[in-house]
Amino acid sequence: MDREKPLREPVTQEGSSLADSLENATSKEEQLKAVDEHINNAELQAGELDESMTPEHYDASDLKVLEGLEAVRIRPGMYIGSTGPRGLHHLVYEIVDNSVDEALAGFASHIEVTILPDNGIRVVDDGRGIPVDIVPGEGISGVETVMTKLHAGGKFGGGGYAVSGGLHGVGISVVNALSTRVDVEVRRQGFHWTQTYKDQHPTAPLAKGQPMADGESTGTSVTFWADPAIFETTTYDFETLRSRFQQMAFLNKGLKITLTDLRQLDEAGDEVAGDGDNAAEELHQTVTYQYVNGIKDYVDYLVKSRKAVPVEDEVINFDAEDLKLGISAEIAMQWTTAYSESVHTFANTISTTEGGTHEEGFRAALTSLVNRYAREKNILKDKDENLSGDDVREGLTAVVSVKLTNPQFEGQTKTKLGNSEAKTFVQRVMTDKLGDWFDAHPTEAKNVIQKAIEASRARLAAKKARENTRRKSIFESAGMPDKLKDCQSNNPEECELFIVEGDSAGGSAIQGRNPITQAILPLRGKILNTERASLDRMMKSETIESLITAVGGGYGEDFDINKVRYHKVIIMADADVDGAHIATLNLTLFFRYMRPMITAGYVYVAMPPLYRLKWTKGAHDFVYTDAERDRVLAEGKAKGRQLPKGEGIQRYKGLGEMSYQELWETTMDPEHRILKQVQIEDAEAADETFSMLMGDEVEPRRLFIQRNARNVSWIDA
Ligand code: 0RA
Repeated sequence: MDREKPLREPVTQEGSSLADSLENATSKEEQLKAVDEHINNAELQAGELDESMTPEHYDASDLKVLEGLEAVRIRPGMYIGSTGPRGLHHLVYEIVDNSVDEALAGFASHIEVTILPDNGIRVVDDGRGIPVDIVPGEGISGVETVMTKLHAGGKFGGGGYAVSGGLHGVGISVVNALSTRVDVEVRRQGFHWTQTYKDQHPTAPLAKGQPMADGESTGTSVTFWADPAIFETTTYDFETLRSRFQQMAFLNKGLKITLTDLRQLDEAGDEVAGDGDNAAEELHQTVTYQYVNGIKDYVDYLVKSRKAVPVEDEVINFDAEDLKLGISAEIAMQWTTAYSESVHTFANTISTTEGGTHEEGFRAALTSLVNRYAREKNILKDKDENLSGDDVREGLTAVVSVKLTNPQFEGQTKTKLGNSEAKTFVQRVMTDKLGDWFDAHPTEAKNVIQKAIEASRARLAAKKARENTRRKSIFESAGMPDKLKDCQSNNPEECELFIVEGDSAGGSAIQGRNPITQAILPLRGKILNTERASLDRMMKSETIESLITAVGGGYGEDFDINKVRYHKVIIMADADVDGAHIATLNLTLFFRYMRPMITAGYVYVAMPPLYRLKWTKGAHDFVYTDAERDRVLAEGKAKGRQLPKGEGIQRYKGLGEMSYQELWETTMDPEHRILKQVQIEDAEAADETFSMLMGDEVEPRRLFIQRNARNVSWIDA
């Protein structure tokens, strides 16, 4: 939960020379090289020992398994990003990506994913099946090669580019490396073939079983159980998987994906890993996704779920492919009367939340095309200023999906596309095809441009209003808002800004803080709902202006992360429904207008404690969830500790109830506090959640907040 603590050290094997060379490797490239060399050495040794299917073969292959997969167990983060919930879910995507590649190659049409009652995961597809014959030069079956060799996928040749490819495209062997057990079943060449892996080792060679039934399709089934010694948790989140598979179905036109959850549910509807089988059938959730129009359906879905009103009925969409460059692009877009933009970009179906070259190409082409067209048609007059990118994209919902042979992922979270050819390609495709569309739809084009012109007017008016306030505040403390109690340090890296709900909590925070590095900005009540407000109205809100001024990087297109004054902005609100709403409103502001703050990992939510356990002897305990309260109580009682009768458990209703010492100790002190780092797990999910939370319907919002008040879903715990 606490992102400030280092990740738990992975399980390491003693005296491993690989571990040593990894320790000495300074860059990721060097680490990968060390792993590769190590594997090659191991293969050489194993090859000398044996190359036939004798019993000893299994010893030799065991050695190889240990050497190759051990590298993954030593540094899981290098292969799957983390050993937290994200990394855990990544295992599922790794398997599914293989099935998706099989679908993209034209062989599979349906992928079924099942969460088993004990948090095992089964992925079944109707593709060709993993090859079962002995692989020349390997001396083991195709199945075993895929299961035990890193990056084995390519060894089967066959050309064509695998384009789904997970975060690192590392393959099934990584899932085996990080699981206690894997069961593989292949339907191929007329038979069922099975093999089980326990702690990475095959229990026997691939076994040929029953013949396939008449009409039974070929395919692969992989079932795995993630290793609890590696992962912080092995409990899957249905919603995380569901939204990713829906997204994959949108991004792979025609592909059918089914997700079923066989775990028992408690009354609140939360997952409980159960081992009984008395879960009522209706509690099992199953969803199936298939979209014949791909990302065109995606845009339609995004617009509807935001309850936005389209400016024109038609979703504009087009695609193009350049086989020589090895790149394809699909673009779908629709303008709505909403104020915010919602542009989602993907590279090889991975959500590029940090943007990158494809997004740059899209934006550049869109802005210059609209300006050029508006001038050509004399809608924009000579004396008028050019429309800015923000103006042009106001209310735009768009999906840009590129697929390319050799994607370069960069940025803080490796979700920024770096390939320069993607920029020129998307720019060219947009200019050509959207230009054609404008020419063919002059009335619609005019409406779109008219809307951008209105946005531009509002922007210029807001700028003027802002300049007026600026001029006034130049004479006041370097232009900083009155409310801000700034910190003394000028080094943004160590500076923290607490955004605090209410004046009384703000007072305690000011008294309790470390004034060297901690600044406090108390905000009165709820900030304006930025989902619903136009940019100019938003900038007239004093609260929002003070927040943006305090952060210091500007907003919107002009936002500059290098000017930001704090590398931690901590939203501190009560641990209740109202507090969650306030936190969400603040997050909306960051999400819409200062998004790089989130992608850079600068935005946090403070977790104030829920209870204080006032033991009769010794230090009091602060606990942050009901479950933790029960656990700490049980542990304390087991040790013979006692609570005073009556008021032994103090429940905090709000930050205002705490003394400034308590607030410091529990929620602000870097040594003890719990912060949740806000991450854009998936820009679409966040966008949807914001829209749902800010939309007109009260009930879904109320339910969501109740369920997630202490577990906000776009925050990776
Ligand atoms: C290697 C080669 C071929 C298919 C696959 C792997 C494959 C892997 C997975 C993983 C899950 N489902 C899968 N389906 C296929 C090509 C086989 C051929 O050429 O027939």
